[in-house]
Amino acid sequence: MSLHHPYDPDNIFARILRGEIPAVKVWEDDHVLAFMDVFPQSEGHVLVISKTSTAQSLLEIEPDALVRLTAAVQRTARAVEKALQPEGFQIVQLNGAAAAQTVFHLHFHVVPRWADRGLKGHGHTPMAETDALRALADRIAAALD
Ligand code: DGP
Repeated sequence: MSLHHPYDPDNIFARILRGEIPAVKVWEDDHVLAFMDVFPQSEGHVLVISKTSTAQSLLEIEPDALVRLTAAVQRTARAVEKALQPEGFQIVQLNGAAAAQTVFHLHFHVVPRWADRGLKGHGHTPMAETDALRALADRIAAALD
């Protein structure tokens, strides 16, 4: 599959945005949504998406939406750092199936890292318990500036 194909309005994140399937939300405004990754690679793994753009990859997103989205990634990362105090964090953004993108609605991963904790492999993690994700989301939300 190439990088260029029609946006699927029934992709998982589009369905989350429409409220058709549940998600553990951290914060949102009219433009962006930050929510817990249900297959977390580390404790506190958050996804950040645009509500207004149907870009599938970084190539397609409108500049204004990208500015809002990257600002939201920084706001989320700051809250993750304050709440969970990781020793580092990764911002990951995959483009195309060949790069291991699995959901074709552009998203940024905020993945906290600790030197003594390994990272679970992308696509090889068990589904997290909703209650545990909610507790983490509440801690991160409480640390938002
Ligand atoms: P990527 O491979 O970069 O497209 O990442 C997609 C991420 O989405 C992956 O880390 C797992 C996560 N994910 C997949 N399905 C769901 C879901 O239904 N809910 C949530 N919250 N995350 C999902």
